[in-house]
Amino acid sequence: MKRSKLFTLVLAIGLAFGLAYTVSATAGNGYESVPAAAFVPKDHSYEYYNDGCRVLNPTGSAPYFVAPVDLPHGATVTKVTFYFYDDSSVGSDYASVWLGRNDHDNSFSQMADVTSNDAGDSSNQDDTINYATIDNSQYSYFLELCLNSSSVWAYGVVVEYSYSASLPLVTRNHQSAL
Ligand SMILES: [Ca+2]
Ligand SMILES: [Ca+2]
Repeated sequence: MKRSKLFTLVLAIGLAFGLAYTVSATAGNGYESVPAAAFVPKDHSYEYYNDGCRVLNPTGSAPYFVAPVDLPHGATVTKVTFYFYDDSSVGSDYASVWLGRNDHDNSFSQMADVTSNDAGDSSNQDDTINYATIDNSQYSYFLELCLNSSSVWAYGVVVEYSYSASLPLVTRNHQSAL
């Protein structure tokens, strides 16, 4: 190989590695998607229907459900979006969900909360987040769902987060094992 071609090859390889490094060092957004299937009733006596696409409360009483949320350590939660069905303007007919941090001392800290509107199949969001930085060395995270009526139901929740350039690639590409 001629010296000029060898130089070009070395330069191309160097640029490729440089580009790869630049891409991997970029900050960005990630998403943790929690389906209806993940929610379980708070008590074994609660009646519920859950086909994976939606969870509902057929009696309208004992309305609480919980689901785990698996977020990458060091990420910052930026938004919680709740997908629901609610077409009733009756005050007690609503669905709501909140994101909680389990403080591992039989207490929790509420990070975000979202309540349904009356728009049928719809979604609402909360982008003002408390305790937004995920610390899996000290805490664990979960959702609590309230289906206060048999005429509303939940489809799922998407938790959006941002990560910094210093967060390891293996962490920021994290996929839930739920
Ligand atoms: Ca409603
Ligand atoms: Ca909020």
